[in-house]
Order: sequence, then structure tokens, then C-alpha cells
Amino acid sequence: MTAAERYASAKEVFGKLGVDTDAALAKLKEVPVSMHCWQGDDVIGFDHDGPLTGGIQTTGNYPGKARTPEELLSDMDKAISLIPGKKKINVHACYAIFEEGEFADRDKLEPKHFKKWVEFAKERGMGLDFNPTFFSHDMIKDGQSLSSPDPEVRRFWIEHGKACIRISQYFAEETGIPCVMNIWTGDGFKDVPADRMGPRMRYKEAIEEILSEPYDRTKVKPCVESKVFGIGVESYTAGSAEFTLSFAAMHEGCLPLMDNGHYHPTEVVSDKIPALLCFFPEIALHVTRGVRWDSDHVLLLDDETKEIAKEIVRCDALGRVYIALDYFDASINRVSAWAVGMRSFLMMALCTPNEKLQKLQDESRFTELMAMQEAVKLLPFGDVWNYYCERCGVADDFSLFGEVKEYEDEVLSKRA
Ligand code: RNT
Ligand code: ZN
Repeated sequence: MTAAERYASAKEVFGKLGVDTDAALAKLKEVPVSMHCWQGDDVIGFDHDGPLTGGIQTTGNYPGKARTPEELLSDMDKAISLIPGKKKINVHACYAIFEEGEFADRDKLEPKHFKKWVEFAKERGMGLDFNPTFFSHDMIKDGQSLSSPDPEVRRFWIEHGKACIRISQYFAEETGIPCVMNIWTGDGFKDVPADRMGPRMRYKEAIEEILSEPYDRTKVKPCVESKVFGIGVESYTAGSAEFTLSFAAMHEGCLPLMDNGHYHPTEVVSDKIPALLCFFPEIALHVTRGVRWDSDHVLLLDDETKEIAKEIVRCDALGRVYIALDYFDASINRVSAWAVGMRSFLMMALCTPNEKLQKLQDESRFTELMAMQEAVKLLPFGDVWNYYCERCGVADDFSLFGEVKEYEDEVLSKRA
């Protein structure tokens, strides 16, 4: 049977449950997922020679990592060719692309240092998201940036944040697509602090100052990302869940960003999404896969990933949730990591008979709901997926590796 024939039969199965798979696929194709540039070079960037800091870590030494902007963009292009559906590109400030001999420190960054990213995105009809980089830099003093007790350190990083607002505005204006700008710092303490509120007050005021930089709210979407702990900052983080959520709630236009690796292990972001959607017009996500801790493994179709997708769809919030991916695996082929993780985790959610299930809940038919939810798990989603890949002109799941391998042999393996 061809992919189209299999799809026709699947369509009938889903149709009986009230799911219009044609409509689901049309929607799927239009939902942008933001592809993080930092998967391609283990979160290093182009503006420093030092190590990755900030309490995050990549592990692995798989050959072929991108060392230059050209290599990174070429690898991203390869990954893009393997991923169906709409994409945005998520850039970190440390990925500024300087001309030969040129350099600007983080507090002095300008739109022109990201011109190549704009060209890349525009040529591919994509939007751009942005992240100030508050890590991997000499001005991080004793592990602190925006919450540092040293005013000079804070000043440097506030200027960086403001520069990033201007760059985000430039991204939005150039691409015609709003730019989500995410503020995350690794500020915190390894051991029990003596003052928990001081750093948070300084952090609060610093973010307020960054957001005082003029910008168009319809174009730039500033976010604050929370985190419970990081490597070396196990006891305390300034940007805790309560801190960032309250900050976003109290500052019009600022969105809370939830990274599902950033909570205690039994907490689930899938349940937090509908809670926040009751209050916030828009929210943002970093979708990742934590294995035992915030390990940032490549996103896979595991239960919580599917549940996150289901909540976005069930809440009818595809237009209110900015979806970005955030993982980094240096132990496998990095192009494959991008492609496998990006291969739209939303498809199953869009083909789930959500209305039918919701009705069972509202009518308190819980036994039937349980049986039905189990039955839904084995619906022929694969047939829908393969047809979608074919229609989008990308490799199906079984041919993906072959394409990656070819690129590895021809391009990546030649990077000594
Ligand atoms: C770190 C945060 C943050 C980073 C990126 C590189 O734990 O998740 O989002 O991963 O900014
Ligand atoms: Zn994140």
C-alpha cells in the first residue's frame, strides 16, 4: 500500500471518532516551532573561547560539530530539510556573526551583528526568536549576572538586555513575524544563601530596566524563564518559578516561559499550561526532555511530551503558546538530534478526538473515558504522519537516518 492509501484508511478510522485528519494536517503545517540554533555546536556560539557556564552542560564528543557560522547554518539547513511544517529560528546573543576583525562585547551588540541570521531566516520565510546570553562570559561574577550585588556587573548585563530588545525589534521588523525574546539567567548559589530576597529584588529591578527600553509590544514578546536549580547552583536560583511567574503576571506584555526541565521531577508542565492560560493571554514554552534531571535530552514522543502537545491543542491555544525547543546532545549526530526532536510532536494531539473525550469527562463517564483514552493510543497515527511527511516533501521516519548519514559522510566527517 502507498502512503496515500494508508492515509485514506486511517482518515476513515479517525473520521468515525469525529477527527478530520485533513484539517488536522492543514493546521499542523502552519504551527511554528522554534528551532534552537544552539543544538548545532553544544551551546558555545561565536563570541568567546571559554567554556559553557551558567549551570548548564552538554555531554558527549560526537565528531562534526559546527565551528563557524557557515557550518552552523549549513547544518541547520540540512536539519530543516528533514523537518516538515513551519519553523522559526531561535538565536542566542552569543551567536552574533562578526565581520573579519570585528568584535562587540555583549553590552554593545547591534542589529548589524545578526544580519546574517536575518538573511538566513528571510530567505526561508521564517521568523526569528532571540535570547540574551547571560552566561559563558567574564562579566559573570561569582555566578551572578542581573542579580549580582556588584552594580557594575548588573549594569553590563542590563545594557546587554537592552541591546537584545533592540535586536529583537529588528528581527520582527525584518521578518514581519513577532520575535519572542527570552530572559534566562543561571544566577544562584551552590549552598544555602544568607539572603534570598536581595538577589531577587536586584533581578526584578534589572529586568524592569531592560524592559524600559522602548519596543513595540506587538513585535517583541519578552519572556522570563524560571528554573529550580542548575549544576553548581543547587541550593537557590534567583529566577525561581514563583519569581518569574509573578514577574510576568505583574508586568503587562511580559510572558512566563516554562521549560519542562525546570521543575521538580513529579511536577508536569502539561498541567501548568491550562492553569496559566486561564490568566495570561500568551505564554511561551521550552520543550525539552529531562532524564532524571534537567538533562536536556533530545525531544522524543514520550508521554509528557505528548501530554504537553495535547494541552496546547485542547485549550485551543495554538495561537497563544509560543513553542520553542531547548535541548542539546553532543553525544550523537547533531543534525539528527535537531531533526528527530523537531519532527512535530503536535500531530498526535491534533488527531486526538478531544471533543469526544471531553464530553465523557463532563458527563462523568469516567470508566468509559479511561477505556477510550487507552484505545486512542493505538490509533493509526503513523499512517497520518507518513502521508504528511510525503506531502511536505521530507523523508519519512525510516529514511531520515540515511539522509543524515549521507550528510555526515560528505560534510561532517570532513571537519577535523
Ligand atoms: C537553561 C535554560 C535556557 C538555556 C538556553 C541555552 O537551563 O533552559 O533556556 O537552555 O538559553
Ligand atoms: Zn530553556
